[in-house]
Amino acid sequence: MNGPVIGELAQRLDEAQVRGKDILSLADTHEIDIDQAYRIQQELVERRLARGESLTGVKLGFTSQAKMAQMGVSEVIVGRLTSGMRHSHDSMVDIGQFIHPKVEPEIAYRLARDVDGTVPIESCVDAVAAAVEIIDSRYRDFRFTYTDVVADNTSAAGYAIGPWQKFSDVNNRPVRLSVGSTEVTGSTNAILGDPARALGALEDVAKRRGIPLRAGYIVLAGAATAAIGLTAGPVDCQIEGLGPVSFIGSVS
Ligand code: 0L1
Ligand code: MG
Repeated sequence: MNGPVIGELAQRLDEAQVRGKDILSLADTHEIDIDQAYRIQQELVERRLARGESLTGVKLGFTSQAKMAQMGVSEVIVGRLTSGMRHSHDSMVDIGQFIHPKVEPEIAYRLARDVDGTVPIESCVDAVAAAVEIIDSRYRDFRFTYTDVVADNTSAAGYAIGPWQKFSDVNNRPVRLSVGSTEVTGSTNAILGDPARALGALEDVAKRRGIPLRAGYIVLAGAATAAIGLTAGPVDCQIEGLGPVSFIGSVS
């Protein structure tokens, strides 16, 4: 697959996000390998940066054994977070901008220094927080292949972070996420058995895929429960000893 085709597919995904209109799987018409999928993702994110957004972090997907098995893969996927996706705790989030958004309760880590392989990634982290990630696949009905979802920046669409706390062990913490009257519960150990493992998994994939990990970045470690639909009204996430983090879904 040559450069112009990579650009054309990134453009297709970008237009889907900007217009809030879904598209069909790229795999229906193109054979895409995983390296090409990360190149499409890179070009897709560059379009956001060209519109004035800045990089704020990275996120992991496929961090549960069940999801990896479902997709037939054995490595996590990594996407990029930008300033345009950031929402403050307790803010209003216009859900009309999305196609079919869902939310997930997550652990967020904050990098205090660049990850360059000279020290363990854990020593680059200074803080941890509860987070809600908004995912919004640009593909119709959330139907995608492994390479499709990597190209689509791992469905990244938004996030809100609760109060930061000093970096510590947050494994085996009960988690609760509600959207209006719909509630899911789980545990932080659903994230790779321990969310701290997400850091090593991230470092490995980021190194192989040429994704820089910079001081100040937020790392969304992965979902602690299945995602639930985002509808208008209050969204609230509680993780024992962390959080809370909330926002209101609004329709303009
Ligand atoms: O952040 C996530 O867990 C989502 C990864 C992409 C897969 C999906 O959209 O369900
Ligand atoms: Mg997620």
